[in-house]
Amino acid sequence: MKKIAIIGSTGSIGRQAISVIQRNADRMEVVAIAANGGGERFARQAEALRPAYAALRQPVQVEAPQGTRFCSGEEAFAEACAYPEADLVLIAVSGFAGLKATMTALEAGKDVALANKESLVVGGALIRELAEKTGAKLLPVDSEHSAIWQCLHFDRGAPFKKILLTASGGALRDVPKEELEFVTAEQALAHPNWKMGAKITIDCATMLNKGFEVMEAMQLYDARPEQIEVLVHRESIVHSMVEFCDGAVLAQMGVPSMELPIQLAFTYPERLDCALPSIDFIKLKSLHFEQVDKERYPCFELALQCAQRGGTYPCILNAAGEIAVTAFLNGQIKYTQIAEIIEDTLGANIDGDACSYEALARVDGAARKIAQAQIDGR
Ligand code: MN3
Repeated sequence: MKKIAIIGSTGSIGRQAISVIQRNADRMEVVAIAANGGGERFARQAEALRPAYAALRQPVQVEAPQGTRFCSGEEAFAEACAYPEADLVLIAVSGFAGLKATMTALEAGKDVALANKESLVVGGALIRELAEKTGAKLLPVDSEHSAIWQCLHFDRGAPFKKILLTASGGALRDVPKEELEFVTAEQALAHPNWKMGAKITIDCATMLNKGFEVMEAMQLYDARPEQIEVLVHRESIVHSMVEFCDGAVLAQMGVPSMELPIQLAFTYPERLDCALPSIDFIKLKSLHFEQVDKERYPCFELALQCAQRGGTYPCILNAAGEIAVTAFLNGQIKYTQIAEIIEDTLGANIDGDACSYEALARVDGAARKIAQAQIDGR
């Protein structure tokens, strides 16, 4: 039995992970769940799964079922991330908040199935150092990075020439550029291929998400930025590809589903039934690949610059992005202002370094303040 702790159980990835575990109940079980805020969904999960431990970060009380120990607060949340009985910890928290959770799990020597890409974007060097020190494994859950991992035969250290990272282009890929200024949150949230949380769906529309994924791939596969090529691939059938030194290219394909990469992080190298339909290639007929349109996706360009510059730039990028996307979702700024807020925040002088969690948290806080001040000033 593989014992799994799910951090961020009420989010989109957390819920799909629970579905994977319930489908494979003879091989894996949930020993701990944790989420930020409580609510009915968390209580229902505790009732259905009966984990040994359940924790909420917010200091709220939840009626826990018999046999489940419930605690709340920062320390209780950290206890779930390092839960002693867990063989594997899934970090499915969204945003900067995931960094601390990932570090806590790795410090405890836990193998981490990583769905929080921000951990690697913001604190890549710290995360890799910690994993190396404790011998804990980092297992990719992001579909593109799982695809690369599969093409490398589950060996993150295997040699390759180039990574071909695919992108759907997001919900606004066909909206004329001059109309982007006027799109609503509802339009930007209507992703053509994937059902995900709100923040990441907007990040897909701006392709900030793909910029994050370039940095995630750099960290996971020790790749230089110039070794990663991003292709817009509308069908989301090829989840990414790897080119090897002899010119051979391996692609991982499948119908779009996060359950496959989640399940694989739990069972690799073994593959189990994932209750997914087969690709119908006859019906599909063709697959398309295009260059990224730089004018349509300024956030992507900003992210690539941050990938090159390193240091605290990715942290500032992420913080400004979180604030700007929240403001867009709340109707405070226009869609096209997301990139402007990020660019202006990157241009501000924010002191600091990326050498510790505390240092990064200070940079994150400062960047959020600057981004928020710009939004309030508009
Ligand atoms: Mn992805």
